[in-house]
Amino acid sequence: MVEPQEKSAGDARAERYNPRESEPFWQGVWSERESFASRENDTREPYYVLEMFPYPSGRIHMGHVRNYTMGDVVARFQRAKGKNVLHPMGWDAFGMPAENAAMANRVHPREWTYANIAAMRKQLQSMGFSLDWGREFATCDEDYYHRQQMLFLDFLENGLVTRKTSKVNWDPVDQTVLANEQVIDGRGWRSGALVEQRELTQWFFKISDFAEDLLAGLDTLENWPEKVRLMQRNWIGRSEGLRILFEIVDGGTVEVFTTRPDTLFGASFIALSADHPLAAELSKSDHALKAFVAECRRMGTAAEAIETAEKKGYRTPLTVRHPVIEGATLPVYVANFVLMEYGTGAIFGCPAHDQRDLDFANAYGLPVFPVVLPEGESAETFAVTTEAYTGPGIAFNSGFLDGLAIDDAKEKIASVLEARTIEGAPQATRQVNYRLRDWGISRQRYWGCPIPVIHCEVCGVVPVPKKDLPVRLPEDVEFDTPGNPLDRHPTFRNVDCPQCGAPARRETDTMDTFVDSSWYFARFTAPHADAPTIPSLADKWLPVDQYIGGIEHAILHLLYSRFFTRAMQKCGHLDVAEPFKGLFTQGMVTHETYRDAKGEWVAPADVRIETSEGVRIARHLATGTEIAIGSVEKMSKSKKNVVDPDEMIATYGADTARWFVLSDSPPERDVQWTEAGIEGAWRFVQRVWKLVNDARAVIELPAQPGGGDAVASEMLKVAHRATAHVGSDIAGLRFNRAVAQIHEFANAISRFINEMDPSPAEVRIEALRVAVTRLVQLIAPMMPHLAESCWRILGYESLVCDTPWPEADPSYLVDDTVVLAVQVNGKRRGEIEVAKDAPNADVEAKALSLEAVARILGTNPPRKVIVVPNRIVNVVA
Ligand code: ANZ
Ligand code: ZN
Repeated sequence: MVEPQEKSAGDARAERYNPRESEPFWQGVWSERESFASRENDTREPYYVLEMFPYPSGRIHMGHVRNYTMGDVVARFQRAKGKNVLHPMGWDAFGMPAENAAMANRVHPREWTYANIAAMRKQLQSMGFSLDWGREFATCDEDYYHRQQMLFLDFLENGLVTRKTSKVNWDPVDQTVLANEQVIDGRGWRSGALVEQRELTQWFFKISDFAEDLLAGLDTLENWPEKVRLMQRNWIGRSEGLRILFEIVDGGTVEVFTTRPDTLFGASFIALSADHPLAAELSKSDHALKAFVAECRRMGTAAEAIETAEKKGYRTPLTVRHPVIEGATLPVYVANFVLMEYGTGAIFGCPAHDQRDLDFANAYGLPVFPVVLPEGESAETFAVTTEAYTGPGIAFNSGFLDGLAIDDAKEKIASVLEARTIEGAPQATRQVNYRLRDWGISRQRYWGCPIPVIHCEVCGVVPVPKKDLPVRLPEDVEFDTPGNPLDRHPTFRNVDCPQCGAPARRETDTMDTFVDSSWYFARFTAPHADAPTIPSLADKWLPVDQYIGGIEHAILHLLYSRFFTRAMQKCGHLDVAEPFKGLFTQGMVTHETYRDAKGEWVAPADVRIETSEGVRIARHLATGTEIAIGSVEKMSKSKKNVVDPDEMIATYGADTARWFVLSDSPPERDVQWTEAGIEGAWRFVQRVWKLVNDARAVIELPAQPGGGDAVASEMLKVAHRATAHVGSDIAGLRFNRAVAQIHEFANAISRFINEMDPSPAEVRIEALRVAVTRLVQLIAPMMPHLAESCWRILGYESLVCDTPWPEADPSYLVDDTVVLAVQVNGKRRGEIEVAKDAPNADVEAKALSLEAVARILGTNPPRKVIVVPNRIVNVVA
């Protein structure tokens, strides 16, 4: 490991650059000058850059370093480009880990959270990010959740909130509702108790009212990764389908929802959800069915669990008539893969063309009738056995649908069934269906934003009057008994009804923490306002120009934020529909993994790597025993392959860490953290420092007068080109390419200095001054501390962070030479490269010297040569 210098950087011209001195110094200067505070009365064009705010777990990790460094480069660059930049930071601070810590360590969630915030704020500040700390808040600040409660009441008033009963996973030991991810093999993740399904009345945001709009809005988000838009599209899951009534042989009907009515002739069964009213009705007198229904409920509500679980069913005594096959009937099952929340909670199964249906049919000995014929197959031999055919094709074995393509068959069957009636109702109705469900926000938890309503036996649900807000979380709570401490808190829970004064019960559920992160970006535009936002300011800054964060938030967080923005628009808090104009999802930081002989993970800090004959060997730092080098994986505590940002900053400084996370791979890809990589970045920091110091020494030499000089203008050309390229690479978020450009630029300056003679001409000194000044400006968004120190070395008294981005002179960007086509008698014979605007005589001579031209002319001189400058040469033979 390279040991960074000891020498002080207080001495501005130290041999070695000392980040340990310089970084805190510049951070102090920026903070004192409030360099990164955004002001409202600023008339420059606003630019809002935001990184997904962190959960205050206690320490930042390399993922944060990468994410926030990218955002910071954008922020500093846009500032230099003359924008009024908003670049805030806060904390997504409610949630379970604080409560778990409270249970484990008897520390209050508030204390735990704010201590973590303090520690992480210090870490972030040591990275030198250009954040407007004056706007900082945590979502657990009373000031913030107060405004969130105001929003809730507004949503309630505007019909955007409802109460419904819904099924939840209930852990009977921990007395708590579990998220689907917290149910592992049917048991609670903490208690290990068998999870029950319970009906609870819960609060929902009516996100499904916006399904169509949320879908349509995706088309306007051109600066989002296509992958994320697709994920959102699939999550919203619009499908055009048909509801079809089937007549039950013994009377009554059952309605199914299908998106493939073209396969109706291939139906071989009907399946009901375990929660279907008909299943409930039948199970009253059928104990085996009752037991099966209970088993289905235990499986939980997670869609993934339902997808992967073995397909199971229960044959009811019912049969239905096939709607279009005279005399045919279908058996009715209750099946574990049919959800009550989707469609009608009942399906018809067509095993040949749906894999779930096929698995089910094979398990229960039901027939498989292929009805869609793939191209190139013959109707006589085409069969489906274990793999359903879901591709395109032509309807066959399908009566009046035969010969139609899928879409035409869908249309035909729909219009036929629509025209028929069963018990007075049309047999089929077309229906657009969305997979998107309303958003259940109730959590039976302490550490969240209290839902501001009161339940009164007389008046029903009564919103807490706005003047009584905030509904504060009580301090005096205990976590030694399972369950929600709010629920057993006497003065929190028992209140008088604000409407009639009778004794009533306060809502003790708190909001899903996704609510907190669904509008924080709007709050940053007016973090101290009494109302949730100041609409004029929200509209000034929003949408966020560039949002940066992890792909793990591609669906829920972004969708909820898009919903919230629309809901806030409806309630008059702002007037934009989309919160994030540009979205960038960065890759992860990875590292090699190491395991000792016992198979235990070993942290990189405890490993020494040796290379012997080109083979890398890992040894335990303390014991020297050999350790197996494993695969490269996302840094994670469980595999111990983490590198602590604090340690890196202490050893190499923030700029080196920043430079490294930007340099090695395209930002959307993973970057592998290696010792060699970080050392390379460290060497580059020192190189820049030396280069700038060397340059200053040259600039201070007595200059000799002198005129134009090709070497000097070549240096200027390189400098202007680097300016243009680095600028466009940063604007396009191609940070690794910007880094590569800067490396080349630095090399060119080094060469220029090395070739300088002891008493250089004035033009060369001037070229060097321009070049090295630009170099410092170009590195400034990425290595801001180093840049400020270098800026001083060059004698500037301002701060480089306040200095406008340099312009690239376009005349340096065009090529100096042009390629001209050479024609003889109108026929192209070759091309020549000449200096731009070269004299015609030179161009003519070069054209005639072309071998192909000389051959045609032979010994005769050309009759005429026409030179169209910078375009073409015509030789008339
Ligand atoms: C018959 C059929 C035949 C189906 C076939 C598919 C293929 P998407 O397109 O994702 O919206 N389905 C309907 N309601 C369901 C429920 N509550 N639980 C589980 N599955 C349900 O999915 C619609 C399809 O999913 C529907 O079309 C239905 O199966 C099933 F060759 O109907 B299909
Ligand atoms: Zn009342």
